[in-house]
Formats: sequence, structure tokens, C-alpha cells
Amino acid sequence: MRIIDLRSDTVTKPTPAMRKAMMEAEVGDDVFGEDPTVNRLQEMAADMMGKEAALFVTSGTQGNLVSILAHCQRGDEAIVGDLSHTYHYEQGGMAQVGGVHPRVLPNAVDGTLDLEQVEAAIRPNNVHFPRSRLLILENTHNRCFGAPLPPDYIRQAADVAHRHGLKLHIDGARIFNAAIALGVDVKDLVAPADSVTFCLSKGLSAPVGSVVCGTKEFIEEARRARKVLGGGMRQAGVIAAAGIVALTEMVDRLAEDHANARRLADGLAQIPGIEIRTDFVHTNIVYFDVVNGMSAAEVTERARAAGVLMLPTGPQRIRAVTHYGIEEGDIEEALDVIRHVMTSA
Ligand code: TLP
Repeated sequence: MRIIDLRSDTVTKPTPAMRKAMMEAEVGDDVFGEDPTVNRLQEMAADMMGKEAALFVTSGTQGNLVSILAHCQRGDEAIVGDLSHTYHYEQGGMAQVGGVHPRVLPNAVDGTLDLEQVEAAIRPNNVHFPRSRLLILENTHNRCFGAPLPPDYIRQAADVAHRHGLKLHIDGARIFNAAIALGVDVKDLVAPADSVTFCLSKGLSAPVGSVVCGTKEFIEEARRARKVLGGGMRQAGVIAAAGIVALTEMVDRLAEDHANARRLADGLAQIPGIEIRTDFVHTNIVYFDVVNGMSAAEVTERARAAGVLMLPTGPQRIRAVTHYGIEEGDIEEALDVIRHVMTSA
């Protein structure tokens, strides 16, 4: 049985060009800064993001954590959204590892934070309070329907942060999806930010890795933080090589994933027992609710038995993500399976 795996874009496998590049990669010891392939990937990433420097890290989670550790001291505070990956899905790493206190504000449905609330949450200098040091935004916003945050909003958020001496970090795990969906250069999306993490291992289909970008000084701090977290990877050129192919060949095709997500959302809207806000779908992430008395877990279990994998993210809510390897025909097939599951309860 052919499996249509819509659980995440993290399930993407390396392309033939990536496997070839990995096999042929020139390598060296990256802890000495001597892996030419890692260095090339980092230069490329910094250039694409319009930042001075970049650092190859093991994962998006590590990228966010090293960024937080580089910006903050123990006892500092970071302002985050309640639905953000850094707050919701990273084991509270900022507190657990960094002693950084999260100040949690509600995410709006479009992934933004209300900037008046952000400004009000910034602490005055007072011995009772932690020091507000960092604002974190997520683009696209995973739990907010994959929403892309536009450049104007990011600029305004950065202005608020900078006015009060805070830095802005963007968890841009899917920043290229945001750029493609908004039709802007990725540089314009991250220009106001002091640091950005983006993932090679999601829609860009590389097997492993993320990149953190920022000033030279910030990247030096991030490199120290990566080392203490066990992220100094030696001959990492073997995996960085796939990252170079990802940045060269896999960015523009993300538009296909967005078109397939749109197809999926429009199809789901026609299925009885499903509620979906198709107007929220702008990138490759689709959420829908099951309202026919079945649970999300039941629906995903039955769909799995028929070869379609999706992720239940709440009692009634299911996430489906489109990516490289999922074609238009797969969407039609997945819709048939979901329709059958929903109507044969
Ligand atoms: N997200 C994964 C799961 O952890 C939920 C997924 O399947 O979507 N930032 C954002 C916005 C993310 O969505 C993710 C991964 C990360 C960071 C962490 O990346 P990794 O998995 O490489 O640590």
C-alpha cells in the first residue's frame, strides 16, 4: 500500500541530488571551523538572509535554544506567544536549560502578538522583576494555521522591541514558505530581526539541520551555546551538502506545496462532518476539525489504516501538511480516504 504521509513536512526524504552531494562532500573538522562544506552553507545562508554570519545547527529546536542563550542571561525574560513552537513544543528549553523566564502572550489566529500587549509586558527596571531581553516571533506560524507574518508587522514588532532595548528573534523554521506565500524576498522578512533560525529539514527536504543567522558577534555566542549543548558536529559537511542543495533547488517549489494545501483544504470543506477555515490556509499547513461525533484520534487511526497519515493536534483537530513527494494525485487520493472515513462512521 502506498503511504501518503501528511503528518509533517519533516518526513521529507533527501532528493537524489542531495544524496549525490552528500556522497561527494568535502569535509573537515567543523569544531575547528575547517569543514569547507559547512562554511559554504553558512555563507550562503547568511547571504540569503542578509545577515553577517550564520551557524549550522542540528535542529530547529537547537537553533531557537542557542539563539535564546546567546541573547539572554539566566534570570532574563523572553516574550513568546502561547501557541509558539518555542513555548509549546520545546520542553520549555529556555527555562530548563537557560534559566530564561518565558512571558507568555496570546497568539492571534494569524500568528501575531498584539503589539500593545507586547509593549505593556516589557518590564520596567525594578529589583522585583526579571529583565525583558527578547521578543520571539514565529514565521510561518505552525499552530496558527501556518500563517505567514508580513514584513510590515515584523518591522513594527522590531520597533517596539528595539525601543525598549530588547532583541527580536524569529523562529523561521518555515520562513521560505512565508516569503513565497507573501511574494517577498526572504531578506525583507528578516531584516528587522536580530536573529533568525530556519530549517533545512522541513519543506526544503534536507535530511537534517537548521541554520541560525545574525551578527558576527551574536553567532560567536551562538557557537559557544551550540558547543555546550553537544552540537559541535565535526565532519558535518556530509549533511551540510544536502542543505546547500536545499537552498539552491528546493525553495521555489514550495509554491507547489501551497497549491496542494489549498486543494486539500477546498476538498476537505466539501466533506460532511468536517469544519475548516479555508481562508486561513496560505502555506503548506492545513488544520481541520472533526464535528460528526468522532474524535480526531479515531479519524486519523482509520485514515492510517487506509494509508493516509495525519496528526491529531487536539480532541477534534487534525493537522495535514503538504510537502515534496506529495503530488496533486495524492491529495485527491487522501481526500477520497478521508471522505470514506468520515461518511462510514
Ligand atoms: N515542528 C514539528 C513538530 O515539532 C511540531 C512539526 O512537525 O511541525 N519551529 C517550528 C515553527 C516548528 O514547526 C518546528 C518543528 C521547530 C521549530 C523545531 O524543529 P526541529 O524539529 O528541527 O527541532
